[in-house]
Amino acid sequence: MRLSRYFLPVLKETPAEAQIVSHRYMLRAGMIKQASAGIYSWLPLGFKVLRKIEDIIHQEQARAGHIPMLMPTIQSADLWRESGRYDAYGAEMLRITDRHDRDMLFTPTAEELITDIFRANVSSYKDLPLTLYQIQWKFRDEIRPRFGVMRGREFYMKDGYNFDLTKEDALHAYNRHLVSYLRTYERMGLQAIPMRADSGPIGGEDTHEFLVLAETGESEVFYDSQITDLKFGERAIDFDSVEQCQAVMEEFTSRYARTDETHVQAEFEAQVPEERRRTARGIEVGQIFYFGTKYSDALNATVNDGQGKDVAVHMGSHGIGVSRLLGAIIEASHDDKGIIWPEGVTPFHCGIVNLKQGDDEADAACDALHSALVALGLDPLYDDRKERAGAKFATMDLIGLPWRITVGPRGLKNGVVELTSRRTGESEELPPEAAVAKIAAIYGVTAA
Ligand code: 5CA
Repeated sequence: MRLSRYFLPVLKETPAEAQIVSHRYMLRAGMIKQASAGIYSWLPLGFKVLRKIEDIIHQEQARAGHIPMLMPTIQSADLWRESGRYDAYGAEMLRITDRHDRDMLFTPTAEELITDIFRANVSSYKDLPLTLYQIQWKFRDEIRPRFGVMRGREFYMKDGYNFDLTKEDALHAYNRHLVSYLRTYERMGLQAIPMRADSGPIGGEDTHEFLVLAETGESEVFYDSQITDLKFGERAIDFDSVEQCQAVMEEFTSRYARTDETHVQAEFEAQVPEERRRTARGIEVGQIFYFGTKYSDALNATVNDGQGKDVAVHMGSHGIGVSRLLGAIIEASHDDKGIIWPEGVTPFHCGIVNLKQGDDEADAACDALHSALVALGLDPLYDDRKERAGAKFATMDLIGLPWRITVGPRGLKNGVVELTSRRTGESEELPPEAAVAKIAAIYGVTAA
């Protein structure tokens, strides 16, 4: 993509309403624009990152055997009356009346709707286990939307729902999600720590939240410092294996880690030696629940158990804050010049900066680099504007592409361009083909 033809409305001034760094950078880098309180338009750069995050989630859900689908954002109130949550949900639910005076609502979550789909179509234990999920917009009329996409009113969420015959099977689904989420967040360059949490309006017995440590986080968290040494990494997991999922789950959840809602100081002190006790703040980027037959009882979602009995299915739900993740990633990865995208979610794989736009040789070298990268299936952003070098560097630093190739007449005389890491600031000079090969290797594509 040539920057001269792209839509990247970068702001010079820091918007006064933005209190935290991720919100400031998302506005300044032209990723989002507020439409009304807690509701945002996703401009091209922000939309690109949102899609990258979505892609990772879909890939990891597929690996775990979960099935994607899509449900509407507007639902009838009837199902929510049936479950008893229409009144219980309170002022956070946006209630709408249609022209026939029917009560509708904008979905804050979808346990009812998915359970209705299930009960209409599944009646035998033979169709279980089943996990369906979607990535869809949600609305919660938060009393204090703030920090940009971090606490929006409209926000993008992955929500998944498992249906199982027995409690043990449903607990396996719970563990499977926990394990799958570990890898999902790591691929986004995040360490998200599973912490025992409170189930709130979703309800249920078992629940973990995933928290990314950050000073600007809304939750206070208490944990054993050993937890931050754990890495899921590249291990191969058989998601059907109860033992394998259980083992990983225990590795990542046996040490003390709680949000303020479930924290008990006496237990913390009894379980964790003083030098390993940490108190910090965290951003909740996901939550998983096991709630048994709460919704299947209420909505009468039963299956034949194979022994002549109809039994309510055991369920859980699992959420990832997709739009919030952009904020969380930026909070975890930035410096005073701007964002530093992890390679897994970067909107463009690298930037190309032409130091002397209009110089035949520099223009030709940039065009060649751009074409070579595109031919490899990579997505570079070429700053081909007639701007000062300083302004071009400032834009690249702000939007945070992890790699930058700088091309100028002086280097080209010696047959080299400069490759710079956004994270370390380190540069090396190398021939253009070698720069392309290096970027290709970083992103795991093979040079032809
Ligand atoms: N039905 C369950 C699981 S699908 C559910 O709704 N869980 S939740 O309430 O925990 O939401 C899932 C995730 O959505 C949260 O962990 C959080 O990361 C994100 N989220 C929740 N509220 C907001 C909000 N107002 N703005 C941005 N993200 C949010």
